[in-house]
Amino acid sequence: MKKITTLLLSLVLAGSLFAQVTTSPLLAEVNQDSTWIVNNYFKMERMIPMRDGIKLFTSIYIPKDSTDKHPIMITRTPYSCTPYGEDKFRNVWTRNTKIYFKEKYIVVFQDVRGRYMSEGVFEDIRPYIENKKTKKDVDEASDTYDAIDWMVKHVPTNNGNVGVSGISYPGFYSTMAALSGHPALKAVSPQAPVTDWFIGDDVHHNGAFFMMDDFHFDYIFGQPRPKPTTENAKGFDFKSQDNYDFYLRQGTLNNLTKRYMGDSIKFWNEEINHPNYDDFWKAHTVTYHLKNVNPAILITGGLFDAEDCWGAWNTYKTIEKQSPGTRNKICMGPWFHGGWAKSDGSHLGNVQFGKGISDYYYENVEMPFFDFYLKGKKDLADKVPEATIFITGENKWQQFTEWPPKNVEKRPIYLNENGTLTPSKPRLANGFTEYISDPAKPVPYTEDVHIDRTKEYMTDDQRFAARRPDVIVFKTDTLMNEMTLTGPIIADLMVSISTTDADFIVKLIDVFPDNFKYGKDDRYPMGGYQMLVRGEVMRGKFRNSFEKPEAFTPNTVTEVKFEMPDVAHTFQKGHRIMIQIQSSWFPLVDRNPQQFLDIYHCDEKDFVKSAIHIYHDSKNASSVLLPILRK
Ligand code: PG9
Repeated sequence: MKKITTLLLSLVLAGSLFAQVTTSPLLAEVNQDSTWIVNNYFKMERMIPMRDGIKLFTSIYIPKDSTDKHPIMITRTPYSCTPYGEDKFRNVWTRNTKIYFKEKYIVVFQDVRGRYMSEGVFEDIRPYIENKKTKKDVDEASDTYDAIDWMVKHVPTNNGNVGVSGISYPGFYSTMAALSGHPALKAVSPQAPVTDWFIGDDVHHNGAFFMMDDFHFDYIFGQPRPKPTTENAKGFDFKSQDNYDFYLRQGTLNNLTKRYMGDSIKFWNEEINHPNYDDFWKAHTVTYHLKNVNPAILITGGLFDAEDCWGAWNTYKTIEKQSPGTRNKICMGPWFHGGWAKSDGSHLGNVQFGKGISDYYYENVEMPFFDFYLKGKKDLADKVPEATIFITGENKWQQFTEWPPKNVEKRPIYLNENGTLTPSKPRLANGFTEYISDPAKPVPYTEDVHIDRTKEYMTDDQRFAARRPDVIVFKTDTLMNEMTLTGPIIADLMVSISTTDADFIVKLIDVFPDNFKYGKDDRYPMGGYQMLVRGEVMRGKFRNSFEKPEAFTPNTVTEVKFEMPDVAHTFQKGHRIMIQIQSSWFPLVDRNPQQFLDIYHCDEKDFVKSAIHIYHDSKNASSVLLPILRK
C-alpha cells in the first residue's frame, strides 16, 4: 500500500467538492475542505481473483481511524471506478457517497467482469446460474461472493459486515449480490435496479422497443475492449440535435442495424433476433431467482424514473412474493432515474415537490437501514418502515406497513361519450372514438427538441399531445374531493384496428385548475397544466402473451388490457383526472409498422396507417382501474 502524503497526492475531486454545505445534520460536521478525504481516508487498489482465475479491479477507500472496525459498502459497476491510481480520489461529496465517508465506512468500487480495468468478458445483465457445478460456472453473484470473501480477509479494519448498493445497472449487480450467499453480506440496496428488459425496464416496455435509450446505450456498451483500460468507449455521433428527426429519417430498425450497428454490437444483435419474450430474455431476468434472499433488502426508486421504475417496484414485489422471509423494504420518491443521488428532489421539470426530499431519504431510510445491519445500531431497527412512499400532489412522505396498501378500493373509471371519464359505465348502445395512427407522423413523447432523451418527460405538460387529432382525450369533471391513488394502474381497452397490429399508449394525467400557480413563480404557465403522472405502452400483439404474439383481426373488437407501473399521487380537489390514448410515442418507442410482422427486420414499405377505434358503449366499455386509497 503506497504511503500517501498530501504533497504527493493529486486529488481528483470534481467541483462539487466545494459544493454548498448541506444543512443536513448528518453531514454538517463533514468538512467540505478538499483535504478532508486525504486526512481521513487512504486508498488501495487491488486485482481481486475470482474462482475462475479472472481478476476484478477494485478501488478501496479505508478510514485512517484504525481505533475502530468499519463496515464495508460495495458498489459493483460497469461505469468505471474512476479515477484510477491510489493517489487519486474520487469526488466523495456526491449525495449518495458522502454519507458513507462521514460514517467511516470502508467504501469500495469494483469494475464488473469485462469492464474497464477488470479482466474477463462482459455480458449484459449476465444470466444467473442456479446450480453452479464447476469454478467455470461464474455469474455476478459468484463474482460478488469471491470479492466479499477476499475483502473480509484482506481489507484492514473491516468489521466483517458487508453491504452492497447501486443505482441502475449497479442496481442490477446489487440484486445479483443478494443471491451470492456470502455470510458477511448483511444488507443490500438495489436502487432503480435493471430488472426485466422485456417487460418494463430500459429496453422494452410490454414488448415495445425503447429505441432511443437502447440504441445509444447498446452502441456505447458494445464497443470492443481488446484489453483492460481506463478509457471510456466512444459515444455515437448523431450529427443532429433533433432525435425525432434523426430516428424518423432512419426509417426502420433494420436501417439502424445496417448503418450503425452491423454485427459487431453483440447485445443489439441479440435483441433484434429475440423479438418475443423467449428463453433468451428470461435467462437475462433476475426476478425468477429471487428466492430465499438472505440479506436485508432496501429497494429505492423514483416515481418518475424513465428507465427502471418498473424494476424498483417489481423487484420489491417479487421478493415479497417469492422470498417472504426476507426483511424487504421499499422507498419511492418523486425522483427521476437516480434522482435521490443527483438532486435535492425539489422538482422535476415544471412540477414542484418541496424541500429536503433527498436528504430526508438518506437520513431516515438509507443510513438507518445500513447502520442497523452493518454497525449493529439496534435503536434504528424500527426507524425504517416497510414502505416509505412520497405521495405527489399532496407532496408528503407517507409510511405504509405493506405495498400496495390493502386499504385501497380498485375502482374502474370509464371512457365515455364526448371525451368524458365517468365512474359509471357508458349507456350508449354504440360508441367509439376513432383516430388515424400514421407512422409517418408519430406522436412525439415530448414537445422539446433535443438529442438525448429528457428525464422531465415523465411529468411534462401533455397539452401539446392533447391538441393532436391522433391523440384522444377523456377527462372527469372537476374533482369535488381529493383522490389519492396508490398502486398499479390497469388499462382495459376495448379496441378495433383496421390493420393487424398497433401500439397503445395510455397516459394518466393530473389536470391542474386554470388558475393554478406555484406562488410567484411564473416561469411556466401552470394554469391548466396537464401533468403526466404515469404513461405506459402496450405492443398490441403481446396483449395475450409475451411469448406468443397474436395478430389482430382487422376491424374486430378486441380487448387490450395491461398494467402500468404503480403510482402514488393525490389528485387535489379542483383538479381533473385525464386519460390520453395514442398509438405512437416517438422516438422514445420505435414505430409500430401496424402490421403483424418482425418489426426488427421489416422494410419502410411495411409501415401503414391504421384506423384505431376505442370503444365506450354499453357492450364494449373501455376503462382504467384506479387504486383509490381509503384514508
Ligand atoms: N438503466 C440504464 C440503461 C440500461 C440499458 C439501456 C438504457 C439505459 C443503465 O442501466 O444504465
